[in-house]
Formats: sequence, C-alpha cells, structure tokens
Amino acid sequence: MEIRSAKARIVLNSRGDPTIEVEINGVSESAPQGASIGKYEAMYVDPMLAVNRFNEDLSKVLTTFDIQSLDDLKEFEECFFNIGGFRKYGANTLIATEYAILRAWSKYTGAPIYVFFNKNPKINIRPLSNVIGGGAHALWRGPDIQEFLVLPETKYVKLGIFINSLVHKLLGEKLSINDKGFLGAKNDEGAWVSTLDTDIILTLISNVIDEVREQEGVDVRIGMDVAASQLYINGYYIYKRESKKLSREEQIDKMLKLIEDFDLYYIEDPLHEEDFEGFSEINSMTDALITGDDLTVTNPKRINEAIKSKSVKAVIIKPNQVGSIVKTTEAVALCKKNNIIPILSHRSGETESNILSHLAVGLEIPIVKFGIVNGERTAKLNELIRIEEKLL
Ligand code: 2PG
Ligand code: MG
Repeated sequence: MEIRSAKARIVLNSRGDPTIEVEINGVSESAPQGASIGKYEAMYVDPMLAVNRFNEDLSKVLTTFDIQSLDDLKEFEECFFNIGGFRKYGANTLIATEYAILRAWSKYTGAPIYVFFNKNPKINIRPLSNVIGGGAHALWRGPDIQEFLVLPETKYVKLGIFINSLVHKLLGEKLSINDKGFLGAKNDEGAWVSTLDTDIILTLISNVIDEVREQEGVDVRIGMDVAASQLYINGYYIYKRESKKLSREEQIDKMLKLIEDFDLYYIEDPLHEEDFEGFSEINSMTDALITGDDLTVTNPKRINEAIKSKSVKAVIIKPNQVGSIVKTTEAVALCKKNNIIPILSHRSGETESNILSHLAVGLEIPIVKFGIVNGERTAKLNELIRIEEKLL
C-alpha cells in the first residue's frame, strides 16, 4: 500500500484532553495517554507541537513509503528515528502514525487489521476488567490502590465481557448499600469510585463473585493493579486513605497477605518501577500472576531484565509506552518465548479506536485489559465480540 496522503490533527481523548490523530490515505487513528505514567516510558511530545511538526515534514516523508509488511514498518521506523525520532515528534506521534498506516492497509487490502500480523489467528482471549478504581484515575478521591480487577474463567471472550459487566453492575448495587460516600461516580476507565478500604472492597468483590458463580456457573478471579510507583515517595509506600506509611518490607508483606486473605490471582506493579529484586521476592513466594507494567514499560530490554531476575509471570503490553509497533511485536514474542503471559492493555486516556482489539487477535494475546464500560472501552470490547464471531 503506497502512502499517498498524510496529515495530523488534534482530537479529544476520553479525559477531555487533546491528543494527536493521524490521517493516512483518508483513514484516521489516534494516540492514547496514561495518567499513571512509568518513568521509563518512551518520550511524549505535547500534542499541539507534535501535530505541527508532523504536518511540517513527517507528512512528506511518509508519502515516500509503500507498506506491505512488518519489515516495511521497520524501514519506516528507521527513517523516523533518523529524522528526529521521539525527541522531535514523540512516541505519541509514532504510535498514532503506525495505527493509521495499519488502518489504511486494511482499507486498501480489504482484510481486517489483525491479518497484517497473522493470516490465520486463533482467538482465545479473556478480558481482565477494572471494576472499582482509585489512585490517579479517580483524582485520588477513591482507594489508594489504582485498580480492583476481575478475570473470568471463560473460553469465549463474549461471555467473559458480559460476566465482567455483570460483576460491575452487581458491585454498583452493593456499593449503593454499603458505601455511605458512594455517589455512583465512575473513574477514567468506568470503574466505580468507592470510599471504602481495601479489605472491605475485596470482601464485596468476593461476595459478588460468589453470587455470579451461583447464578451463571462461571468462576471469576480477583486481581489488583497497585500502581505502586504512584504510592512510592522518598523510600516509603504512602497510603493516604489508609493513613499508612510502609517500608519496602512492609509493602511486600502487605501484598503477600492480601494475596492470601483474598485468594488474589493477579497483582500488577506491587512495588515501584525500579525494584526488580523486590518483584522477584514476591514472585517466588506466590502462585499469583505477578505482573510488570511501569516496571517493564513494553520495552524488550526491561522485559528481558524482569525475565532474568524472575520478577514476573506476566507483562502488560501497552504499544504507546514504547511508541512503536515493531518493538511491541518484539515484546510480545519475548514474553511468549519465555512463558511469560503478555497482557495487552488500554490507557486511562483512550479514544474510540478499536485497533487494540485487532492487535490482540493478530498477536494471539491471551488476556486483554480494556476496561469495563464507557464508549472508549466498549469500542474495543465490542470489536472483540465481532472478531470472535467471525473466527469461531
Ligand atoms: C495502568 C493504566 C491502565 P494509565 O496503570 O495499567 O489502567 O493506567 O493508562 O493511567 O497508566
Ligand atoms: Mg498498571
């Protein structure tokens, strides 16, 4: 597919912030943005500046490319890094550009985007969804822990999506009764914002999961994204709502105790983003899926370090963290080669794009973290339902 036209503009993301959207051969894609951003994520450039720089020169460079395969994208990336790379244009520009190239390729070939990566993918995806949320995604008005997650033991993604939505609905009812401060508010990702403490929240989720098991005959596991780098200040983990200041050892004990008390299946970023050793200490003491996000930032080098130090059993894959589709595919391949579960994830600031669903299918990802409700989340979940219907 020859790139004939390329331009960039500013559009809104789900938080109401500006983000870069790129149009290639008449079809558009945009960049998401995090709120709890890892220190080692690829550099982001102010969207207004990025759009100006794109329209000034990158747009002209793009029209010299013909993209048929991942190797062609590699060539384009080489050129991108030679003419200024992330310093000049930002990781947000490269990811929006590559997403738009993929969508234009799909329009040109008439094939779904996932076919770019895999002509004959097998779909076997479970949705990991945030049902109660706090931290940076809820203006620090909710729990200190950023995300309370559920993962259904389902074979089909459609069933999993509806089970998670049922858990979310039932939890909303429980919070209305049990949380005096609950006003029905949802955070950036559509998860309920509760004023209750961690233990009570986890107890409520356990109760709802028991109900769902009885009602629907489906098991649902519980997880958390602690996003611990956000809590880590001057060598301590500060829990404002719980009025606690924990040392590294106390934080490790707290994580292990929560895993045991609530049979947690999944813990993301239980410690801050530098502590590969601490991750590996927790990882060696539990069967729970200890997962890196800010620790690994979708960067093959950091994922390699986590693998070597046995820090994780799973890794969050966020293409915009590393800013490149080529690096994202390398990160996923590295995980698979080492029996680490790659989990494809949205950001808290998203747009209506459903391209992540195509990446999940094309790269044969087993777990996706795409949120629960709200249009920018359901755009991705509903696209998975459509693709599953086609492939089964
Ligand atoms: C996370 C993400 C998505 P953000 O920490 O996993 O939930 O949050 O996009 O704000 O980094
Ligand atoms: Mg995270």
